[in-house]
Amino acid sequence: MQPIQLFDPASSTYSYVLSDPLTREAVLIDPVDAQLERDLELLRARGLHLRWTLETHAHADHITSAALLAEHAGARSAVPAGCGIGTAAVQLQAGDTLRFGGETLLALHTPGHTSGSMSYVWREHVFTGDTLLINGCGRTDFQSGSAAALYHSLTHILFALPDATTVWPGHDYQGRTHSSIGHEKAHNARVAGKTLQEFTATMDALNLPKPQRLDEAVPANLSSGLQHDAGAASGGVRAATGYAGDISNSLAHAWWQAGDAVLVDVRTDAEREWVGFVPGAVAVAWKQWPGMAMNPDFDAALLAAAGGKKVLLLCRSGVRSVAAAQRATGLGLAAYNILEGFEGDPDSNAQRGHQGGWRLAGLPWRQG
Ligand SMILES: N[C@@H](CCC(=O)N[C@@H](CS)C(=O)NCC(=O)O)C(=O)O
Ligand SMILES: [Fe+2]
Repeated sequence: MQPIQLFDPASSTYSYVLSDPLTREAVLIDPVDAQLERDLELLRARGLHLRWTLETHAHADHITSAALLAEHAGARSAVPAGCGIGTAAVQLQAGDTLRFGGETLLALHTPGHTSGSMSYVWREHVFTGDTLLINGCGRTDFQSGSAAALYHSLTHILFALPDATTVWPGHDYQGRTHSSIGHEKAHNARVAGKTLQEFTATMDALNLPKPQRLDEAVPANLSSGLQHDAGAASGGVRAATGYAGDISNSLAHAWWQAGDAVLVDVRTDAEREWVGFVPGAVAVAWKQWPGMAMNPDFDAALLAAAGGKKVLLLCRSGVRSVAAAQRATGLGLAAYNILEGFEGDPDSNAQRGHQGGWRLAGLPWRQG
């Protein structure tokens, strides 16, 4: 069974779709934000259910679409634990496996290009990210790179795989698509037959120009591609003071559905009955009066509802949910305010160019 190889010309990045033919569950390795539409169309056309996005490392040259795919396709993101990508649903350790349908993928820790970099083995294929490239390897001159670590990853971890294993790299700048472990072990110009000293000397002498998008890409990739200043119109999380962030209703829905967060409706019973409610959301009312910030009933109910997960707070228009998010933060929770609430706020909608609240966004709700 072959992976589907996809190419982003601007960054010469390869992304890969792997799927289980029976359940049609799929994984997308190293997705690129600019290719979101193409990738969603491919999934739709092939009837694939995207279970996971998977990163080989925090990229320096392009931005991942992991957060966008969580929102648009309901995928959960899995990342190497050593990459500092705190927004991911799953932090993979060496030897961990990821399941999709009846298929299993194995995570190998292959540091060197970055200290957290991983390669992934699926059947007779290995997805090497920027650890092993065709007749090359990832650079080691920034992002916690280490030539000595890369030498070990190449010679002791990847070259220990069977020679017939197909190598699928994270980039190729010359149009080549894949190789094999046996071929790279024998012919890779940087590492084949080289000592550690020779390899390190080669890497030290590369003198590559820095990637054009380095300063923008790394911070964005550390939060799954969310641009913290891009606002919620793009479906992201906007940084806020006093709580974890402002979040669009569509992204909130995706996180909730993925099981990464609980949805808490802080409106009153009367509002839910009159206007409508979200089935499955937990009701913990936040009343706009001064004593609320120290109300033990609210605190206890919210902590019980959260169960240690992130909390996504929904009110009518996005005002009470800010106050509730600040209180939740004081209780030690990761709390997000869902912008525009259940009904939306006409003023802020006009200001921000938004569509309206949860009810108008096509997300699930019912009449009270
Ligand atoms: N020119 C590219 C950057 C190319 C680059 O540095 N690629 C990294 C991977 S993120 C690398 O390790 N390249 C190894 C090589 O070119 O030998 C850009 O500006 O984005
Ligand atoms: Fe890279």
